[in-house]
Amino acid sequence: MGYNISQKIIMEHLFTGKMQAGSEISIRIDQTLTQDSTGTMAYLQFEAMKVPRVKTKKSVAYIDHNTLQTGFENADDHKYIQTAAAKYGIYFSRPGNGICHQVHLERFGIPGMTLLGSDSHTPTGGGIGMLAIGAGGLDVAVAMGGGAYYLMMPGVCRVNLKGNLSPWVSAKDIILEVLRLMSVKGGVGKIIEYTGEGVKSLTVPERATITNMGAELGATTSVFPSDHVTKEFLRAQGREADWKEIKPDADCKYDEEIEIDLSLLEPLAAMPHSPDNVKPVKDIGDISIDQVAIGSCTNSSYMDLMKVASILKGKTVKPEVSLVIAPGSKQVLTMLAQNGALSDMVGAGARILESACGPCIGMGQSPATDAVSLRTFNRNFEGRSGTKSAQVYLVSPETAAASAVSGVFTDPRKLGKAPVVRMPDKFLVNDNMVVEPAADGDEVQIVRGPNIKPFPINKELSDKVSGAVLIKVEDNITTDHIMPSNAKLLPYRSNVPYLAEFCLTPCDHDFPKRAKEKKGGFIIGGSNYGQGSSREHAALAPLQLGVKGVLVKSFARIHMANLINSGILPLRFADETDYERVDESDELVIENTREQVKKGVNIVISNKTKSIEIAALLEVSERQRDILLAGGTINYTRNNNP
Ligand code: MIC
Ligand code: SF4
Repeated sequence: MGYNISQKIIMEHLFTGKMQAGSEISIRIDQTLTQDSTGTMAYLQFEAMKVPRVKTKKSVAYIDHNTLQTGFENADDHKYIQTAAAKYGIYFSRPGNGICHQVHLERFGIPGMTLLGSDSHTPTGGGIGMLAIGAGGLDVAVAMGGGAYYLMMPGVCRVNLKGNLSPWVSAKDIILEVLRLMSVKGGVGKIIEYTGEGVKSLTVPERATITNMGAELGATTSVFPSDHVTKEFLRAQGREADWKEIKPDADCKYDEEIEIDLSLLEPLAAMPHSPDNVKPVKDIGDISIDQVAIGSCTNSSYMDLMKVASILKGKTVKPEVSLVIAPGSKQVLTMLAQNGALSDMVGAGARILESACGPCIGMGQSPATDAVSLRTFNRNFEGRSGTKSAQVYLVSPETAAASAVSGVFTDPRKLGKAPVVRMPDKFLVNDNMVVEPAADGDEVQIVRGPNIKPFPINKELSDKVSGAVLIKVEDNITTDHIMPSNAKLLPYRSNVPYLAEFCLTPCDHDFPKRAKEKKGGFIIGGSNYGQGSSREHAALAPLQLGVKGVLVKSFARIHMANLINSGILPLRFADETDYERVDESDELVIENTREQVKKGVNIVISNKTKSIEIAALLEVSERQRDILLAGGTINYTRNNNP
């Protein structure tokens, strides 16, 4: 029997385990990437491992998330990351060089390699046939130190693409359709592999838009074949030598299959407040809009922005609308500047932002109260824009630009003939904003600002875990709820004690105070708890507040791994209806915790307040059991390497 693309790449990198869906495997990691908001923590953890130099083929540290620099804090973080990168053998992508995923695709990604990134949208690399996975900073630190990355072998879901896209319909509409079909938890435990005739018609940036937003399906990653289109893209980037063909064997098998006929798709939008709340644009109605934001790692490529420029050319953005555009990289911005497209945008009234995440992570451009904001981004969770009452819709660049010009939600097909943008023969290549690491790391002094505080480390699991239910939350709680990120909080990503004061406050303003008063306890949640970002702060802040266990209907993948790394018990209700039998303030006790954790999956929790027992499941591997017993990955690693 032959192999699919995912199995081929995993097989080549398999370190331990068998490729059976649902069993733990570990793979060797060729490349890593970090960005500034998860990077400081990743490098602090790497330093704690005392490895003198990274052992990967290439590791890159990007600065792209927090570039507002409203105080000394994050400029200090940038300095810390830059000096740590120089010392430990990591390439440093300076602020201004662009969004990590866009730049990595352009300049560093290599088909067939594995990439582990401390950002949930790392799967963007799947657009050129990489196995690119998002993880917590600690997992990335371990990979930089030469350690394997452990994960449950995912099932592989084939998405068979048929036909060609109609004019004005684009890659964003394809992934929105997949989200409509599968939902924000439909990809958990799966790799989404795109195949079929329709693949050939999609450019690399289009493929990357699709794999990027596979993160919103909860998927482990998404991947496209590496074919002649990939080869052309890499050639145009001056990197043809990095190309190799990767395609599924004709007789390979998949665990699941979906078919999408591209010719039947139409412009789609994800309605507030979830990426899977998808509707055709034509059915949304002529609602007035207040803001349009174009950019983010999903839709900020040269091809995307050329389409936007041609829609804007010679027009003026409606006075009621604020249009902001953040090109994905210095390469994109420079090319737009050189060919005049930038002046078409500026001429139409677009406000050009630097090449960075910007409004996507709430760094500026928060909409007005109750405003309608159309964004080409990947997440529209409530409040993520910085304005709780804002109504954020996720759309394609075409829909965004058409709507900015008309002032109302507009199906771009109304504009007549669609712009034709061709893939450039040659991208403008100038890597002068990438700093090579120092030849001799010993000579580099790491600079640490006062905002860099020690991160919390758990204690060995005790034999009786008890405490009150500190909060009970519903389904689909995101990491933006657990550890919000915005212009006020992002500068404190290396200061967990400070951040903890805001933990879960979007759900309950008093959570941190209560958690401290009760000296920790439990969190109760619904399904898909912890969806969204890879930020390990969503585990570290609860740890700082004394959270010992999280009991939910189901977890999102990266968050569950981060809880284990922090030594917090990730428990699932054996019977989901038991969710109704636990309330805030109930006193919970897990007797003989160590024994129960050692024994296996079943954990009995007594709800002392209600005098009942709740059956919970601890669905982790043997290795993860040992990590939990040790009180997290740092203790586990120390115990095993005395
Ligand atoms: C995001 O899109 O939420 C982020 C900010 O890129 C995060 C990383 C972070 O929280 O720093 C992600 O997606 O992993
Ligand atoms: Fe940056 Fe937004 Fe992409 Fe996250 S989703 S990496 S914040 S652009």
